[in-house]
Amino acid sequence: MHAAHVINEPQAGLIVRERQPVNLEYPFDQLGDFLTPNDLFSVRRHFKAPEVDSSGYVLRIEGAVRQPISIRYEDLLTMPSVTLPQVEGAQWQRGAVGTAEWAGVPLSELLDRAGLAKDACEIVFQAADKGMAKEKPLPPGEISYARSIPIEKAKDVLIAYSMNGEPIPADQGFPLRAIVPGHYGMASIKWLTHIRVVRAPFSGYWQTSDYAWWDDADNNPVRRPLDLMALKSSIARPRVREFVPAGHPHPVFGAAWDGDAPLEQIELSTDNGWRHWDLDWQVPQTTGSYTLRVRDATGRVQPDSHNRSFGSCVIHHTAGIEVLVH
Ligand SMILES: Nc1nc2c(c(=O)[nH]1)N[C@H]1C(S)=C(S)[C@@H](COP(=O)(O)O)O[C@H]1N2
Ligand SMILES: [Mo]
Repeated sequence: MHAAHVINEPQAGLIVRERQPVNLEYPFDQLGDFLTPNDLFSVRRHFKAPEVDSSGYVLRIEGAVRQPISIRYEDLLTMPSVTLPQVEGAQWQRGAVGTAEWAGVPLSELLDRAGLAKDACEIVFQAADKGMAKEKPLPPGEISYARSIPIEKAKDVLIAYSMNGEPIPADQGFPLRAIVPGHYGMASIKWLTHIRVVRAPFSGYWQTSDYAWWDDADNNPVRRPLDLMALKSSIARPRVREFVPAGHPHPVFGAAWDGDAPLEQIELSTDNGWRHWDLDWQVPQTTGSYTLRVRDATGRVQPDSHNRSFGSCVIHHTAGIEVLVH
């Protein structure tokens, strides 16, 4: 039906962060509508995208369940579906982020069919892509992309087959992708083939070596998987080192989000905590360099510097945009 189309050349407009495998960043200064268009959506992967075809594609639900089941892609499309907007990913510079409208089958629907065992503890998602890992300690051979979530998070998860009203593009995980709202992008497994229910916490490569952080357990550093996104706001315009005319009002805008938005914000809209915002900045008469910073101030506040326990992830401090008033 929908044959997978694997992109070899980066699309125009996206910023190339790595060529092999292709990793592309959204140009954050293009921030416009609430939803990010599919052709401008960032592409993050660790291995070459798998060549997948939807005919014959099956999703397996197995492990600590009463009845392991296999569901064909075509049959999943006929199940009751839901749609949700979702924010994801924060890496590289400001553009490893986007929002899309995802539609698919709630994970809870599939787990109900298989029947969870009483001692089920986590859900492991496993994907079709494979390769050699890069961060130490290195596993001995090729591994696939796989990651777990606690059983309590399962109720929020969507097994998506559509992105902004179209089948999910090849780079974004065609034909099936887990969408884990509020978590960093690494949790939303693309090219999903297996959902495995396990009885003990899973400590696979993608939540120990990579995408993990150092927590403190009574003065002992312990490794924990990254999960919820930290509060963050980011300036889209003006751009870094953009010239802005002195003495005039100037529009400043961007977006802000959080993995676990407080209830009163959810009442205001259904956008899962992502906010577009703007300000008319009265640019001073004095020319020179100024640094603009934004932060969310609803109770909790973003830090001014990076917490090194998170390595190169969870970059949510108030990074400034330097502009030149002339
Ligand atoms: N199968 C698979 N799923 C994956 C990845 C991957 O390498 N393989 N990368 C993850 C990471 S680290 C991120 S940030 C998001 C990026 O999603 P995007 O490419 O749609 O922006 O996908 C996640 N899902
Ligand atoms: Mo990522």
